[in-house]
This record gives sequence, structure tokens and C-alpha cells, in this order.
Amino acid sequence: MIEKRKFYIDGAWVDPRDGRDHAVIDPSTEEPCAVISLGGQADTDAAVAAARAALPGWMATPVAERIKLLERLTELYADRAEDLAQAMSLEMGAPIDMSRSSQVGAGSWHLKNFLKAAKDFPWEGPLGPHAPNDRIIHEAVGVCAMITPWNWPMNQITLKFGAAAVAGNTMVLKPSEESPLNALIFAEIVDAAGFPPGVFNLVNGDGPGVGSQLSSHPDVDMVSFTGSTRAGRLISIAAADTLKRVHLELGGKGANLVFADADEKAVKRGVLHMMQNTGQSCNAPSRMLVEAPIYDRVVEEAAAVAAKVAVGPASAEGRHIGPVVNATQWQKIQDLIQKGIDEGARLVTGGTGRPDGLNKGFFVRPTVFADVTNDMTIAREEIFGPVLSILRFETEDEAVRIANDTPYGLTNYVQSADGARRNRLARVLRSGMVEMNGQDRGAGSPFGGMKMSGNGREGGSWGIHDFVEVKAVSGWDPEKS
Ligand code: TXE
Repeated sequence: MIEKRKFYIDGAWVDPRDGRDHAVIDPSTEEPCAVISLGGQADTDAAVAAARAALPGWMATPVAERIKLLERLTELYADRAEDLAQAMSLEMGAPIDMSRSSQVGAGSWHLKNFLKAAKDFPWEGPLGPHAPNDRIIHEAVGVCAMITPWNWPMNQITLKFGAAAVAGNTMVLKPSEESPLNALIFAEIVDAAGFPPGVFNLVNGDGPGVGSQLSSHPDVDMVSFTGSTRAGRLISIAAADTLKRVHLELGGKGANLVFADADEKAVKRGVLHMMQNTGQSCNAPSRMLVEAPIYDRVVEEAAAVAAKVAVGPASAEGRHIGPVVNATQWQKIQDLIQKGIDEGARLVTGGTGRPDGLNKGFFVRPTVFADVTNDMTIAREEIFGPVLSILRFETEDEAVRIANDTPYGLTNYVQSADGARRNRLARVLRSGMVEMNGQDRGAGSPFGGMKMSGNGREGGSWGIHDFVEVKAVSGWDPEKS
């Protein structure tokens, strides 16, 4: 049993002032695998005070030095890759090979993108050639609380840390209580990289405790949150009295528009993308919208692909999907699958219960529903499990109407050989991201949503923009530095 009760505050590992024990459960076995502490107000206050005290010095540190420290951290992150992969596999159930490649890999990708973006960022400069005495200065927002979830934990921590750090902010991280171990390793990496004490602090806690204490804290200038729309709303309410900046990256219900001229791998790609990380991704293409002439063939192919998706424990090597993170999520997914059946969707593979041979652990059967209509619960709610809904459309306009008929707006997908159609659709789909024909997002591409998927953008220079204030100065002397 791993015991990790300490918090990282002001450059030191300290005992909780107001802590209580919390067991971290291995979702592959349902057994406790670690004990951490959940902090209280005194711990939150200590971390915020350390971040506040470190702020003037860190803001005054030249950006080139901040970038150097991030470079060092990026190297050390690579050195600790295996520890991070094992931790995430144990605590949130990512199969170990996937944890090594995708979970850890996402973090190093973001860190490297920030290094490049920070070097090119317009930190300070004239308003324009017409106004030599006007200067625009981008400076830190201040003390930033970062509240992160368990599904892509290192991805989300690095997205916030990299941008906040290069921009001169100081930070208090509260990782998810479901997946604290990788975050504790990250704090060790920050420490080893030599960031000044107080620049980065970590307090473990739950949402109603440390999470809401940070959100309402008068000495916190910004909250950057990734998680459920439910918690995002509570954070916004808690933050309202202090009018702090609130950045939210929330749920999604992405549509994947598959036209008759889609490439031959489009359906397989869409199903596997849905199943990736056991369906626990905010940008999952969970509604597959299929053009009528190819509908029956696509349903058959999607069912066959999903039926072949292997499910197994996170510690097993190879290509399979792991369990979902916890009992609550497992039950939520079971209830939604049952709702799909009850509301009249056609179950073509999978269903409720555990896959054969897996009697313990939060394992879910890869499931596909056909004949889903957009008013059904499974088409409206974020399931966050390996469950795909297939809907039929007749015309492009109808596809757009269905795709946009959702409270969410994170990512939509298009599969079509027709470039003019793709470009047309990219303009009218209401989501922060539109990904087409399986093309990967470019380095530094902004990640974030519209509507109830949140606000703000993370990654690359866009991510840095979210962590800076824009200061307009007039009367600047261009002859002096
Ligand atoms: O998330 P929570 P849960 C969605 C997904 C999933 C559902 C529930 O649909 O099924 O959310 O997951 C902290 N003030 N996503 O309940 O509660 C919490 O401690 C401050 C989408 O596990 O949102 C943790 O650190 N903080 C998503 C973080 O919020 C609060 C990723 C996420 O937990 C808080 C995860 C509060 N009042 C779930 N309540 C995505 N966008 O990728 C909770 N937290």
C-alpha cells in the first residue's frame, strides 16, 4: 500500500494541517492501492499564502529564465515517464501501454509545445507603428488555482502548469482525489527542476473541500478547471463573489458526421476513438451521424469493430481498454445503457453488466446503439464510457441541425472526401474544435469548448493567452528599455 499523506507547499513536503485519510481505489481490482490526505481550509490557506508570497519574485524573473526551468522540467518529466505511467495505470485504470504512450505522451507534447510558444510569444511590444508611446505588456494573472480531473490527468496538469509557469503565475494544484499519485510525482519533478519555493504548490482534497475553498478564496486570482459541467457551475458560483477569472474545460457530446463518400477507415477510426481511454474523454465522438445510403453497412461495421475491442486489467500489456475509474462512473454508465434500451434504441453489441470473465473491477462492455434519435438520453448526456450512439441523417443540413442540437460544444468530427463540404461544415458546426478525416491536431492547436463545454483555450500560445493579463501603457519612452 502506497502512503502519500504530505502536501507540497512553499518548496517543501509538509504534513497536512487539517487532513483526513482517503483511500485511492485501483479500478482494475476494486481494492485500495494508496492512502492520501484530503486537506482542509488551513492547508488551502497555507498553499495560497505561499503562492502569493512567491508571486512578485516569479513575475520579476525574466521569461527566458522561466523557460529554462520549464526546459529542465520537461527533461525530468521524460526521466520519470515510467513512474508516471505506472501511477496513472494503477489509480485510474489506463492500460499500461496506453498509459506510457498516450497518457504520459500527451504531457510531454504539451510541455514541448509551451516551450516553443513561450519563445515566440509577444510578451511585450509597441501597440503598433502609429503609436510608439503605447506599449502592450502581457503579465501574469497572479495566483492561479488549478483543479484537475482523473481521466487524462497528466495531460490536464501539464496544459495548465506549462502556460501558467512561463507567464509568471504562481499556482496551487488540486488534482482529482481519484488520481492523486501522478500529480504527486509531478510535484517531485517541479521540485527537482528547481522552481523557486511557492511558485507551485499541491494540496490534495475533494471538490466540496479544497476545490471550493480555492474557488472562493479572496487571494486566488484565477481558477482553471477541467471536469464536469456540474462542478464547473459550482466553481463559477463559488468564484462569483471575488470576481476572479474562471477558465472551464467541461464535458462534451461530440458528433461524428459520416458521409457516403467517407474513406474506408472512417467507421473503424470513429469507433476506436470513442472506445479510447474507455470512453472517458471530453472530446469523444460519442454520436456517430451516418448518411442514409450507407447507414445499414456502417451499423454492421461499427458493431463488428466494437465487439472486437478487448477489455482487461490496466496492468496487462497490449492493446485493450481498461476499467472505468470508479463505482459511481460504472453505475452511471450501466444506468445510461439501460435507459438507451428502455427508450427504444437498438442495442447492436455490448450492453449492461461486465464483460465475460471479468467479475471484479469497473469493467464495461464496449457498446453500440443504432437507431438512436437525438432526443434520447444517450444522445443528450455525456456517458463517459465505451458507448457509441449511431443516428441516421438524410441531408447535410439535417446533420448540422442534429450535431448542433446539444448543450455542449467541444469537438465535432467530419468524414468526407469532399473538401468544399468539409470547409463548409467547419464553419457551421458549433464547437471549439472540428476534426476531419482523422487528421491529428497540429502542435500548439487550441483546445476548448463553446456553450456548456466551457470557455477559454488550452495549449500552445492560446493557452498562454488564458494565463496573462493584457496591460495597455501610454507615455512609454521607446528610447529607454
Ligand atoms: O467529475 P468532477 P466526476 C464529466 C464526465 C463524468 C462526470 C463526473 O461526464 O462522467 O464529469 O465525473 C473537482 N468545486 N467529466 O464526478 O466532480 C474534483 O475534486 C471545486 C468530464 O469525477 O467534476 C476533481 O478534482 N472542485 C471531464 C474535478 O473537480 C470540484 C473530466 C473533477 O471532478 C467540485 C472528468 C467543486 N464543487 C469528468 N466538485 C472532462 N472535461 O474531461 C468536484 N470538483
